[in-house]
Amino acid sequence: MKKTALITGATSGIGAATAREFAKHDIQLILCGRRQERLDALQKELHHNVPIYTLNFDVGDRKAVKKAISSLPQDFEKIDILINNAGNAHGLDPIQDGNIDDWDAMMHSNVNGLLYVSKTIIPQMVQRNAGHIINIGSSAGREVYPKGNVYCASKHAVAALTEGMRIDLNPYGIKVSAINPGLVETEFSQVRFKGDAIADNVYKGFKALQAQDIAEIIYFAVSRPSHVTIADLLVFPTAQANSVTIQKSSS
Ligand code: NDP
Ligand code: 8X3
Repeated sequence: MKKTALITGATSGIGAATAREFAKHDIQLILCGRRQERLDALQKELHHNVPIYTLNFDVGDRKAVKKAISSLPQDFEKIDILINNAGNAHGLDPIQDGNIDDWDAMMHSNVNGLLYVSKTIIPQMVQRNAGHIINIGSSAGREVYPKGNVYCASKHAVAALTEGMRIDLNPYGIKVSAINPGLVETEFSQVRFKGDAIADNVYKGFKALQAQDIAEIIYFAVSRPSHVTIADLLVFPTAQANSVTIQKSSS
């Protein structure tokens, strides 16, 4: 029987690449995001490979999360793999100049969203004594960089929640993993800098990680034998040594 994965943030970047990777490996998909037209396009692209269901909701809206997930049809109700990927950075400002709406947006999606979606799905995993939760953290969850303050805090929270989940869900045989990328070339910087030209420079002068690189790592994690859990993985582009040390060409 096919496994079912629910992927948040499937409309773009890492989430969309993971959907494509899972479809190659016959994992049926529940694709989530706020942009329905993108969910429809991905469903159209992948539905020849595997059954697909789409859910349009904001992960940080707890009522919407519950309503969406409880609306799943029977064939998609049993969720084997949860990919908590939805999230973004908003702004890059010293704490004294930070925009409170940006702070709220990051905590809303990156922390509350991950909690609300997990809270809705964990009970069925506990009941079955099985399941795999993968939280997409970040190198920003390992170290704080200048002006990263609240985004880094949100990803440190993801790191703590991943550990907490792994401990609490240990008696039920549920796997909990954190995949922590460095710089990945997606729409992330467009969102962070609100479409400002500065976003175009973030991935210039070096080869950044691609969404597909992370998707392959996520598939590797979910395809390990039942006795193996990838607990916590940090991945950088080769040009990056930490959040602030990046070998860029001058051109
Ligand atoms: P993208 O901007 O390309 O994708 C972000 C995804 O998250 C979109 O599908 C968006 O969907 C979804 N999303 C954001 N907020 C919400 C929300 N409130 N409710 C529902 N969906 C939401 O960025 P990435 O693919 O790069 O980011 C994916 C994850 O990877 C994030 O958690 C990010 O923090 C993390 N990450 C990214 C890195 C990078 O350098 N790019 C490095 C390390 C970690 P929609 O707008 O349609 O709702
Ligand atoms: C994304 C990587 O360095 O922009 O989580 O915070 S970084």
